Amino acid sequence: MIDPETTAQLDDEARHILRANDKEGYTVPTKGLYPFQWNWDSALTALGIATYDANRAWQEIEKLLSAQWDNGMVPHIVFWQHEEGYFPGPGEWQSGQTPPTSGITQPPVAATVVRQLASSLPGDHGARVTPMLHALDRWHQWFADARDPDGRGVVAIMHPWESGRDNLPDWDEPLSHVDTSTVGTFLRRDTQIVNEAERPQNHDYDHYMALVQFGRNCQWDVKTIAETCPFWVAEPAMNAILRRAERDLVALALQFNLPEIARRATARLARLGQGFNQLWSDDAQGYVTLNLRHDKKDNRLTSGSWLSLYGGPENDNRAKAHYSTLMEWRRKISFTVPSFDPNDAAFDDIRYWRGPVWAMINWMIATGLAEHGRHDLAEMIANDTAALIAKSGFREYFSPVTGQGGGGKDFSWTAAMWLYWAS
Ligand code: 9WN
Repeated sequence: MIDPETTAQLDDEARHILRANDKEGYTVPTKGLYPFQWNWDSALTALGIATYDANRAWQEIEKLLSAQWDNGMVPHIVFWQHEEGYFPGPGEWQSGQTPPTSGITQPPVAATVVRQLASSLPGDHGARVTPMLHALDRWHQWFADARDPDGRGVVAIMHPWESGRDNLPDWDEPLSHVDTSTVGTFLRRDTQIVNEAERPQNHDYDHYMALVQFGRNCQWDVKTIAETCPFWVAEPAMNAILRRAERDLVALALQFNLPEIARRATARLARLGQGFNQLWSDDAQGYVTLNLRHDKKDNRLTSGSWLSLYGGPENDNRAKAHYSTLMEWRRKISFTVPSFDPNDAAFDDIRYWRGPVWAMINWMIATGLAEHGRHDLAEMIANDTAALIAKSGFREYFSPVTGQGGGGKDFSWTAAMWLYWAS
């Protein structure tokens, strides 16, 4: 447990970080490394802002949704202002949008955040929330149409960045089918700002850029992408987050008297509920990544596997399997929840998504555990998260082995998760 004095200091520091990262209407994930608006960062950050400024929290979501494409997609980065320090910038993506954006999306946590805000903040939110629900409905419909055109009940990602978990070992095999011969040379900016050992490697970036080139060449046409993108993968985190978001959208639509939205979201939710089972692995006793293009499962567990509880509801036998594996991981390392199986040879405790702990993933996992009655495990994860922040500050992520912080400093979603949940 953290003592009250330290808690109060961390509260102040967290609010200070969120205010310092505020660009008037949106919040950057961290200065320097990520100088624009990122999709799921912004939504999750709104939860923290809401603890001291309700109006500003709503603005965060409004600003993000204002960059929605005509086809319904809400992009993963919005380049609201010119800034040289990030690669790849608007010139690489060539999305043709105003404001310029990337050409892909990110995990749709926004509906869940809107529901949390609407239920926790005082007042009648109808006028503010209704336009958001229309935008969220269009975005979720885009997932169904563009990322699951065959209606099999799982949505695909076309780029590792779309998952938000950039260099997860799960992508290694699917990326091996991506031709990088036309990528050419480029200058990475991230490794000028943070230690190379904490970032994806150059060969990962070659593949990331090959996929950006693919999307750019077909002008981000969703049909071409679904039919021919060499990277086309279904993974449990994206699918669980979308399931959760659809459930929350149904609840919001009923609350705010939007029956058509409730009907569409209910139908999409039923499809996702059935489809999720395709990601189950008997071998791993958990949900795993499925390479849809090559019909091949990766039988390794990741922190995304536990999100089935957040996407939920989960059946008893599978839930029990999750609890026992989670505790087995916990005995192996010092802080939950590592982003990748600490028993696997590919585990790397400090290299980004190949092992480190992320506060906002912890919040989602803990939420799912609590909703399944495992308040003890939820509390363990909250305590681990608080201990990591108290030890290493508001870093982008943390080593599950040593508790050392990695990546960017003064990170918005870590500060937000502290204020909203872990403190
Ligand atoms: C690419 C901003 C983003 C997060 C992602 C995280 C990282 C970007 C990058 O940073 O990705 O989108 O350049 O590494 O993996 O989850 O949204 O914090």
